[in-house]
Amino acid sequence: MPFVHSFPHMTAQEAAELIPDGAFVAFSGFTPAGAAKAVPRALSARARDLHAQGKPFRMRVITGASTGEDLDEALAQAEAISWRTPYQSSKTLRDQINTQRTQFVDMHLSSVPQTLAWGFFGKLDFAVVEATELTPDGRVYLTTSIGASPTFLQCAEKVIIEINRYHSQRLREMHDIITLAPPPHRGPVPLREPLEKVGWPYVGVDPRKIVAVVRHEEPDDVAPFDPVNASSRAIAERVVEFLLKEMAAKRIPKEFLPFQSGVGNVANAVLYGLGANPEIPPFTMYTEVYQDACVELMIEGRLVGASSTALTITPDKLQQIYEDMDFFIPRIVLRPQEITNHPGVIRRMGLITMNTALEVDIYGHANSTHVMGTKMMNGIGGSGDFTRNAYLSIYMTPSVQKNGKISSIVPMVTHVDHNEHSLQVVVTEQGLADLRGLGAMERARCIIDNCAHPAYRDYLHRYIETSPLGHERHDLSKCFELHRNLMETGQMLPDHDPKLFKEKKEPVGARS
Ligand code: 0RQ
Repeated sequence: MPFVHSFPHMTAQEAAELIPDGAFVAFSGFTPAGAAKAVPRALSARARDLHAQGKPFRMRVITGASTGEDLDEALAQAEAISWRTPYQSSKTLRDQINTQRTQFVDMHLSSVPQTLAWGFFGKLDFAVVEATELTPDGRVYLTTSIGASPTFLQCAEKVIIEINRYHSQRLREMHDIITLAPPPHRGPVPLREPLEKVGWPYVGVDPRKIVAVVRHEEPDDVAPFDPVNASSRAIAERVVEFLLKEMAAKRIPKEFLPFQSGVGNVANAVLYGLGANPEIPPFTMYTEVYQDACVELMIEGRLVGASSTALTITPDKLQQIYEDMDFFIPRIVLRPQEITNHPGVIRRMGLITMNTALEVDIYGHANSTHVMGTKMMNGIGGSGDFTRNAYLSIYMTPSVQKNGKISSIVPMVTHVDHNEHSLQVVVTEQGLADLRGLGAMERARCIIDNCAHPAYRDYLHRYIETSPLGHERHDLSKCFELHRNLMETGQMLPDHDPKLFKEKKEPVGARS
């Protein structure tokens, strides 16, 4: 007879009152997909009330990755987050991080579960996890993301479950959940291809830890993509052209290799580009985020299977999946982020990874996180897990930002997330630099000639030619001259001509 337990059902407000000031709280969610909603919203209201009475209320917050508006944005607006890891994309929270009001630990997403489980962040007081169902013996069936929720449920002293009736109960048929034993007892992750399943459709939790169950019904707060612009479309075309050449040269096998794709508009445009080109064979993905473009590509038979940790799709597209679960379930697997982003699995599967940078330097170091080396944008997310372990690592960025006042190709990046030892290919709308096998100065010329905007090429060539000799030529008195100009005058080049940088918008979902 299994152990059964009756759970305390309560409102989100009542559940929020269980969480005291100073608590360390984990929330489910990897992007807005599967993010806890009702309890964080109630916590924001509670924080405001307490602050109005002159009482403190701030939490240390951990999630799988970014979240929805009800979580990071609402809690940050209520000044309720003192410490945050591992990734965020909220405007208000970003401001608080960049003004030292919130401490932020920016880390590789694959390492989050073990760092928490081994106690490096301290004792986890609460886990607030969205589920489709909780059984009396403690089986938690998660929703549209797995993220780090299995570890949160294992580690938390107390658990609050949000049952969200909006989601399909059949999501569990996509789930494949395992957690890793600590070394020296950790075995290999036995996955060889994206759709293989080796785990369970639920997470087991000690029912005695469950202090509240809250019921609600609402969709994930996933925003639609911006219209595809000319720059994203050109980047997509260059990536597709390059992959076809690689296939012709037999450096990519004829059955192709699985893709990982970062999130965002450029990544979405590239996925459409891959899908639209009939010379690219039907492909699979092993990635963190299954996004809008994947739904159409799957229906068209271009994307034949995808492993992810989150279904980050807009409500319309999610409904499309829920209405045809018999079609989608055999084609999608959702896993914990420590498996999705596992370095060993990524290397074994031979992934083609495509991520985005804020700036890339002439030797191939990439900055994905810190604007001007100081202001946090979102975090490294999973980009480092994938880039370092890829079969083919591709970095994409528009060559310029802010109507050309900023070049994304610079002499030296102001912060390094991914280094020259891991980046193999850099792409902008101007062209593609294949850095494999090139020496340092060959890399610099290849990046400048192919990726920099023509308006910046002379400056960058002059920079390397006038810098002291070395394996990598740098002039430490000048390597940040473009950034200094930007800070002092609002543009990187003194003779900036805006007419050179006009770009026209194209309709949403435009295909290359
Ligand atoms: O400013 O918002 O004022 O317009 O930065 O720039 O080009 O729209 O960037 O949305 O494609 O994101 C790297 C942040 C790119 C993202 C990054 C300004 C620019 C604009 C945003 P505005 P874009 P995107 C899987 C993989 C790390 C995590 C990751 C990211 C704003 O891709 O967070 O890859 N990556 N995870 O004008 C000054 C520069 C700039 C600049 C851009 N060089 N200097 N400002 N901007 N470049 C997903 C997960 O891990 C969950």
